[in-house]
Amino acid sequence: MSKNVIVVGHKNPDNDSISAAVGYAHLKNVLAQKLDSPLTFIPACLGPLPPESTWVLDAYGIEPPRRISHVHTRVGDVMTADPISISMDASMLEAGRALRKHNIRSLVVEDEQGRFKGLISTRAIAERYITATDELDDASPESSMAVATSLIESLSQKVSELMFENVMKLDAEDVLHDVVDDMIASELREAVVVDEAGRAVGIVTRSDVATPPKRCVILVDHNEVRQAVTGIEEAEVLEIIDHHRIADVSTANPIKFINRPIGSTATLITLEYREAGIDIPKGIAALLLSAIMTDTVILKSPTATDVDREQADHLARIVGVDPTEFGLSVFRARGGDADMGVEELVGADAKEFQLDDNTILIAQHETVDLPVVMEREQEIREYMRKLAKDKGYETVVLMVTDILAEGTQLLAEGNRKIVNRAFGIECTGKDGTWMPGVLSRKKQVAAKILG
Ligand SMILES: [Mn+2]
Repeated sequence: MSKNVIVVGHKNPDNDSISAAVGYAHLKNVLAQKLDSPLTFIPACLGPLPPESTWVLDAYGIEPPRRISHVHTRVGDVMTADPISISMDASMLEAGRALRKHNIRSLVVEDEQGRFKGLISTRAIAERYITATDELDDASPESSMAVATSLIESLSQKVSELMFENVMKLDAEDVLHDVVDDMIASELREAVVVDEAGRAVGIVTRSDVATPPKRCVILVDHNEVRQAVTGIEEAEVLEIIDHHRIADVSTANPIKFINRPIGSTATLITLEYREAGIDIPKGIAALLLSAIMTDTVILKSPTATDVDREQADHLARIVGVDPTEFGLSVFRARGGDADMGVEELVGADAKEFQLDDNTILIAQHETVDLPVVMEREQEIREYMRKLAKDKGYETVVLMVTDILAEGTQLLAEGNRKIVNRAFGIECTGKDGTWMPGVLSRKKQVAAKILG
């Protein structure tokens, strides 16, 4: 039987989390097929796709990852699927034969449209038998004959007369631990899983829920519980591939855990393909390349390494594009500098920093079209002042980072002295200050202001 493994990135997914999940799931599926492994790897995501991911997926006809909300064990993970069914008009004799033939303890009873109506179980038959013996007043031949007659009659009784109708109904997507207590408390040992059309698609018994299997996951682009899929503590983590600090996901067994201080998880996935000697399909190569480009800001971020550059070149050859040109198209696909809401433009990537008793907000907006952003300066500054006032920030800094020109237009509202002192510049309330070579908030802006 095939078993699914979820390959998933962090919450609020960025393009790297999406691409790494899709790219790695593909590689794992190719390898599983080669090895005749029963595992199927399902790429998943924990939020809406970033526009640039949608753009690449569409352009190369790749199926987007499946959106999931948790990895708790579900009813569908433990049920016995495709239960044996019998029609309401069938006789108890037929029911008994079916139970014997399939060596099972219960049958689902359905109407003509195939909708679930009740359960016939060995227990129902036993109860009918015991009821018949109630008629046994004494051991006289007459009395015994009455019982025998009653039992013979029972064989031609309709299933619908004896079935249990008060059966607990579940949905395959129900979280198992939410329904366990009700199942244990219910009269029957079985619950029936029905689909939207009311058809029985599975049976769950009490023994199925006693030791439920864990969902299996592979984490990409994170190794922190806080950023991971809900229910992670209940799941089995099979692998982690990441390029962030080592955090707090822990496992019961030794696992494959790849972590390197490089520019993107997509780079690591590319290396995995090459190490396994598996060809990277063009679409997957484009997807991985797009993620290297967004995570490293077209290889210009200080986090970009030679490893990222080499792998980007390798992928670009497969796709048949120039890496920088391709990177720019990816950033343009993010788009919307002219009509993006100002809350998003300033707030989508904003981090708070503590300087003594003051909180400073440093926001960053990456663009391939600086003039378009700066046309909105007034509106942007107004919003920055509002943020400072509403949230009590001492200073609000916005880095409008021009990826092409490799520099940042720095805007500051609130107490500008802090910024001026840190950089030896003269920030005013107009135009901002062009800072060539400044791309990294953490290394080049926050460190200076806080240092
Ligand atoms: Mn990443």
